[in-house]
Amino acid sequence: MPTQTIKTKSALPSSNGSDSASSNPERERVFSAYRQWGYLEGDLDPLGFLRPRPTPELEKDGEYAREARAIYSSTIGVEINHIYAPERRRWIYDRMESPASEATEAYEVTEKEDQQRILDLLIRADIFEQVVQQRYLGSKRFSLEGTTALIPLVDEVLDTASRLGAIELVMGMSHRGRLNVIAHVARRAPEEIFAGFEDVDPRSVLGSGDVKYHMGATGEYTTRSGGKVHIHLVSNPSHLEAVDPVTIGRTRAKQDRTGEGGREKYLPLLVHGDAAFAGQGILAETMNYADLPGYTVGGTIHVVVNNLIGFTTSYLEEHSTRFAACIARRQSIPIFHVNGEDVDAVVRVARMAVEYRYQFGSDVVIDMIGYRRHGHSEVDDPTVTQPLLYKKIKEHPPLWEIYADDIGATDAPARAAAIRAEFEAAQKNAGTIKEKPTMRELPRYWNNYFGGLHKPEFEVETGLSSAELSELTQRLTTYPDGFHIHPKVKKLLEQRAEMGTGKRPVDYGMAEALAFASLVKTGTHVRLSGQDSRRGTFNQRHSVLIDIENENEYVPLENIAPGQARCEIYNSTLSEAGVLGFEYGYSRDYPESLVLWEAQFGDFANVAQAIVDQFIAAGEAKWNLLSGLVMLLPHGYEGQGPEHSSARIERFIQLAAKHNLQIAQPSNAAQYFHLLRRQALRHWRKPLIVFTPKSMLRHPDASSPIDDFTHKNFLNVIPDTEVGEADRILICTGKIGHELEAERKKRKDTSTAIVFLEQLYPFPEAEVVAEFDRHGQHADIVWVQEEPANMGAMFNMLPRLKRLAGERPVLTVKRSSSPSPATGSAKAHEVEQRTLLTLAFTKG
Ligand SMILES: Cc1ncc(C[n+]2csc(CCOP(=O)(O)OP(=O)(O)O)c2C)c(N)n1
Ligand SMILES: [Mg+2]
Repeated sequence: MPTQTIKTKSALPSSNGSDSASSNPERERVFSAYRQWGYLEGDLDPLGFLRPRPTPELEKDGEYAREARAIYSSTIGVEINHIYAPERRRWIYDRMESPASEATEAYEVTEKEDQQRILDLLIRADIFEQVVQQRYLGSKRFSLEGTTALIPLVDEVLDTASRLGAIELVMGMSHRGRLNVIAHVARRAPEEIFAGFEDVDPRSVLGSGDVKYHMGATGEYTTRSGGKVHIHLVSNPSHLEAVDPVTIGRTRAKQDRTGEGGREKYLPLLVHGDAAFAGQGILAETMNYADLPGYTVGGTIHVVVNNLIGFTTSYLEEHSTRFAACIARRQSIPIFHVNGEDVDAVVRVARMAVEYRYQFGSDVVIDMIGYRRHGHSEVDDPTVTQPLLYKKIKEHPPLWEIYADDIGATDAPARAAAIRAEFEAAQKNAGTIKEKPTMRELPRYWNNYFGGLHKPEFEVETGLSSAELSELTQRLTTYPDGFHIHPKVKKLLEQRAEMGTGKRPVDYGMAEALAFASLVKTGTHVRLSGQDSRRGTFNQRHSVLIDIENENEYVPLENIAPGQARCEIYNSTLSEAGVLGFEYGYSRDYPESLVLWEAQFGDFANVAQAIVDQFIAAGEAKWNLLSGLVMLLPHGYEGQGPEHSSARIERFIQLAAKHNLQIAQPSNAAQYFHLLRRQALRHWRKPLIVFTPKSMLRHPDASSPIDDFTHKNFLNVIPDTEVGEADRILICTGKIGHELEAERKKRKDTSTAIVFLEQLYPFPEAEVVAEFDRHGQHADIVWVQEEPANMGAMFNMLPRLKRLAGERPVLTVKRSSSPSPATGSAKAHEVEQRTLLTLAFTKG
């Protein structure tokens, strides 16, 4: 948690504590109601559509009522009744009720310089949009006009955060105002931004790249007080709010790299639309882990750019609550509503929010209410759906004119003209920029890692010596004297001790522990999170030993060797999209680390499909951004019903192209060990999708002799060396291969080869060809899968196998097509599985 960097102001006479209540009970009674409900009668919507909600608790007459009203039913509305901690509520009341003299020094923007700076930002924000509109008519830009106070708001966030120790702002936002933010927060040269609108050679971006309002940007900001803050605007897909967990994961990784002081140095800021804030569940998932040790970033600043509309949908149709921001009320965090046309109030709120974050390590929400000057994008005509609203907006002056009037800046029109000339000159220059600017610099820690197509020279050896394996085993299977171990876990550790020393075959759980232990020992940080991952859904991991008398914890993986890297394994919240997005984000800023996300059952990963599609599969093609994230997806047909069988191999394999992913199904424990080590030790950074076993976790057929851990590498294909010249080659992945082997033994069949395809993508063509050749020119080739005909890898494999088979026929064995992945009946499952095995061995 952040250290307390700000001094809380001494209690003021008007604070809500019982001390002041006793000093003036009448005043306290009136104020108490306003502190709770004042925001309901606030003047929060510049256009006045969001009418004050008459609240009988709020007295209207008397000196105290007038005083309280000016504070709590003004252009700032604080919604904080739901905060449990009285000292936090009081902290806010104190600031809201500060006497003017103190407030001036701390919060009010009265200094002329500040006003000039704000005016300048407002003019720039507006004129920037207008120049884009004039010069690139018909292009989408998602104008910020109507909520341009966002720019001074962020200016103030940066100033305050910088004074409190921030060196970088990690910012996630969607379309609205993004180009404006790139210009005025990331401070990219306007030429670069305009160049994004100019035509580029289409051959340079065929089938890849992204639209300009999705691209990430980095830059340097000089704050009002002269501080420097690095800006990192995260690349973002159309899917609203999907960038939230990614931004938080990225922030956490940056903080973890820094170690002590990381929470102060890296501040996350998420900018949301009102419709998206209220409607998208992934935001709720992200906010839900804000205070959990595995995921906290010491508080995020959320800004709702609330234009009271989403595309054509009015705020009245967006949410059941009064404000879009009310969804945040389930957390014990403040929500500041503020009228986006009172810029001084916006700035004051921004400062309070950042100070609160640094004081309490908490999330904060700023709900800045304005309007949207144009249609959703500039090609939309909003008068079709909201004719009266847009009539009113048409007559409404831009914010900079209102602000200039308020502060008596008579030179504002002249300044606006000068700024317009500046942007127009930049626009003219933009045409001369030949290459599309990337607008971002990658951090140095990416220097040693590669993307693109796989090359053999990326490969590394992943085996360990027997001596190394037994040393790791010793550390993994022992615990401190006096630790009261659970008898079942004791037995498991005894078995693992035998596995590591060759007395018993090694199972998956031990194989994974050996992989993690070997990596942390040599300095590779490991981070794994997923539901119930510490124990393991299938009771297979036991990464944390729990003392049965006092629940003290001992983590063998954190006690492998002095100076080792950390091995962090977290039970996640019950979320897929939110947690997977976080871990993807983490992997983006920790390439040296092995970052893994585990699904409870592989099926549940489909709840996170947007993260898979938009970031994991397409991130490199769209944004040239790499990730080495591992997804562990339990998969296998075991009669447990439609939702506990399939991790949907077909969906991942369909996403595979240009070596964007690796997809593997290691069929034994040693293969899993080599695969994990390969992922960490190679410098080729590609997401790795692993279909992991369930019943096979401890099955003898899938266990491996310790000698297999000393092999050099992961095998993309496991050859069949038992059968010589085969007349039938069964090619398959995972569990079914072991069942086929058992069936072959039962049948005493000596002419059927069984080849395990361990890596589905990138397809190991040379290894597959070698297997075909080993077994002669005349064998039938049979793809065998457990999944129904409309699922599994079959569709992807058939054309490849046919191409490589030459004259040989290529056949398939699979379940019949089905809308549901698996039967709900264990008995029916048995019959189906038997049929698959029979068909696989039925020749001719
Ligand atoms: C998950 C998702 N659903 C739908 C859309 C289509 N869409 C793009 S913007 C938008 C409206 C967003 O409204 P709001 O969040 O209030 O932001 P604003 O555009 O008003 O700033 C919609 C529905 C989307 N991009 N993502
Ligand atoms: Mg909106």
